[in-house]
Amino acid sequence: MLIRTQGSGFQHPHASDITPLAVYARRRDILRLAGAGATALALPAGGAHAAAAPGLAALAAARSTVPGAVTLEKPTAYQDATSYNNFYEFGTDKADPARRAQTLAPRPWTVEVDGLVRKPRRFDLDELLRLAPLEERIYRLRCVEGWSMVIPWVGYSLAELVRRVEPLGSAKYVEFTTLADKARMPGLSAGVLDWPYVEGLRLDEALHPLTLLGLGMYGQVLPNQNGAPVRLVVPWKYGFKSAKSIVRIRFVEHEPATAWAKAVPQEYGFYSNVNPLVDHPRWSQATERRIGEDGLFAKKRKTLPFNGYEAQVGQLYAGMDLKKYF
Ligand SMILES: Nc1nc2c(c(=O)[nH]1)N[C@H]1C(S)=C(S)[C@@H](COP(=O)(O)O)O[C@H]1N2
Ligand SMILES: [Mo]
Repeated sequence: MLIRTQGSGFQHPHASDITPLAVYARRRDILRLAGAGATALALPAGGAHAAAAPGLAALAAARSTVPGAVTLEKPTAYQDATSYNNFYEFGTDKADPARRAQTLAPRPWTVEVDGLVRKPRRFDLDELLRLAPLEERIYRLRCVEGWSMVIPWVGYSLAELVRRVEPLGSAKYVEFTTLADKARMPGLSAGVLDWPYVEGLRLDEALHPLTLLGLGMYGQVLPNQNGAPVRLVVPWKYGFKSAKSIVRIRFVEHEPATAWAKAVPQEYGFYSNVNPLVDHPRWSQATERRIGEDGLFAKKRKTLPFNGYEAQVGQLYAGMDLKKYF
């Protein structure tokens, strides 16, 4: 995304500031050999998610039967999915969240669900974990910066939670607010965004079965850097719509002012559906690089409309001008 520099507008770390992935992978191997020694090399080789982290609680989940919820593409290595992150509350470098998010403290945790609903309620984490059967969903995640991953998430449709609070007829949008606690999040003191990080969906988008309330990944609870203990995952939208570490879900009448759209309205729209035909003002969105395919000769992949989920979600936008509503 982009960084505000003292009074001088915006700057994006996308092109040249990001450590090239090849260098990144090499550095990681060196660190692994130097530091962890035999332990890291002795990770189990079998099992569904062999390289998940020791110490994180397992979350049993059945494969989702929601149409489109399980891509057959190869999941990104756990190590990559947990060390190359955007979570600006912990810093803007891709390696910052993995290094600094240990202070997040994802338990105890509550999510306030309120606004235009008949039954406003505060859910604690254990209630959320028991609210509906946990499913495993393997989604592509496409960042607006031009890279993508394939992640096996654990959670259930956000619709499960929505129907329990009974939205009123006047509720047209859902606003997601994430934790903003200076004591736990060193990135908040940098004025990158107007904290807290806020995201939003139209109510019908929030109710679409593919919209996931994420509680885990790779068969375990979420690592802090991936948005513990509860996050959104909206697979047909750019990654920044998938808000991490949510503390409040509010039903509202009007389109919420989201953090990125507030910061740079001409670059980050409310809808942010993955769209290879609508370039970001400063770069093309036609292709992407899959994290892990980082060799010198790795081919870029073509970005698909709605990130490949058009068959499932295209109808939500029938008749809309997607260049205007980017
Ligand atoms: N609270 C919060 N949520 C966030 C972000 C953030 O900076 N803060 N970054 C977003 C962006 S830009 C992306 S690409 C995804 C990355 O999710 P991952 O690190 O689990 O792959 O999280 C999104 N959710
Ligand atoms: Mo992103």
